[in-house]
Amino acid sequence: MNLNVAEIRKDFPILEREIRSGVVLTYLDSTATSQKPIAVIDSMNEYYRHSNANIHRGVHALAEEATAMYEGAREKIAQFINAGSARQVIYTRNTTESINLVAYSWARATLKSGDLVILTEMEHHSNLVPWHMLHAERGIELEFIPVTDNGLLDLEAYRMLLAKSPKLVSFTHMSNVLGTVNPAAEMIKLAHSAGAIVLVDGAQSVPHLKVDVQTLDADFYAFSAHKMCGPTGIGALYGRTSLLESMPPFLGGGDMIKEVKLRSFRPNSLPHKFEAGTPAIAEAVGFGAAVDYLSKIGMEKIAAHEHEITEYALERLEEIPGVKLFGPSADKKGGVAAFTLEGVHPHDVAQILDQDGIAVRAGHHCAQPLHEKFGIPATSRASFYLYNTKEEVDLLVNGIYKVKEMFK
Ligand code: 7TS
Repeated sequence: MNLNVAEIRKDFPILEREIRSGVVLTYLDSTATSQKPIAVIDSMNEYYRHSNANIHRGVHALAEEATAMYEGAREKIAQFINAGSARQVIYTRNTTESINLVAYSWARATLKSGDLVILTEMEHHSNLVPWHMLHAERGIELEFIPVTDNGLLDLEAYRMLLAKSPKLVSFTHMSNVLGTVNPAAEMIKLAHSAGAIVLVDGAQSVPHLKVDVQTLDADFYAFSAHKMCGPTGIGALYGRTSLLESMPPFLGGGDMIKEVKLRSFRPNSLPHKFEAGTPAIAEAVGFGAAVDYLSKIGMEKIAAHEHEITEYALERLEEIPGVKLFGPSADKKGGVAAFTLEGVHPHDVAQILDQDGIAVRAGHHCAQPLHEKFGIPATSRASFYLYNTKEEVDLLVNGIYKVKEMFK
């Protein structure tokens, strides 16, 4: 059964928004952040109206209720990615903080000068800069799995790099520019045979694919709520229990301790060891509601719908003279279409589309090295989610023809 997109769109009030008089929003920027369904907005509203209190510290009714909601959401998120236990799901602010948690805690406790970390050329800056910082501070070495001309990782080159005995391999499960879905299970298996730990950037995969961290056998898996129908300000890091238990705390403060003396402390057990201070409680509730929302629809159905839209979009975009698409064919990628239009700057493309209420992104999309690899400073990028339709793809295509007219 296909998704009932017309019904789904009713769940997202913003999709009815007029960007200017008579111009309704065509939202094609879910890779940056997704829109939020009523169920998520209402869950947070209801939490503040009915249950707001600080967690883990009170015995009064509201404190217990808020704690149960916060921890209940963690259970839902754990189930959503098939984590063995909710203790393995650490709340963070976003994917960026999840990656930094691994870099500050695990990596700084483990890596020495000369130790090798393997990344890829298609990483978002959030999976590059923390390692640049560690290179500067510790002298760790960095190597990069090359991206081929058709936007795939060069797995032969990866095998060669693994012969150098890396300590960590970290890569994005799905590229936010090329859309490429990397063969994560295979890459993790190879890394493990080489004795490396694996961190997966799941910012773009968890929202769009069925992710099972146990089947993947990932050691760490990072993602953000705001890209999967949830609120901003909250994300998660999944980790293997033995690793999380052996890691030193990240931030120090309240809630992450068992006991504090004037000159010492004992860290709390998982997952609280990594959650210092009052967390984003309402956001956790919204995160849980987002997971409920996506689960109810079904990730397989969502992925199938996005595939259909992407296939159609690539086909239609390819027909436009002067449009150059980046990334592999639809069968190897998620719902992302990054392109250039000959003779027109990507920012001008986005700005002219915006006049018709069409929201696409232009720039390097926080993947500057990848754009450099392709010899371009920027692309325009349309991206698709469960609420997008083929009619919206048609509006995009018509919009691009309009841009061409204007720049003729
Ligand atoms: N990793 C990938 C693959 C991403 O696409 C993003 C955000 C991040 C990490 C960082 O996520 P955050 O929630 O911590 O910010 N990507 C984008 C994008 O493509 N346009 O805006 C944000």
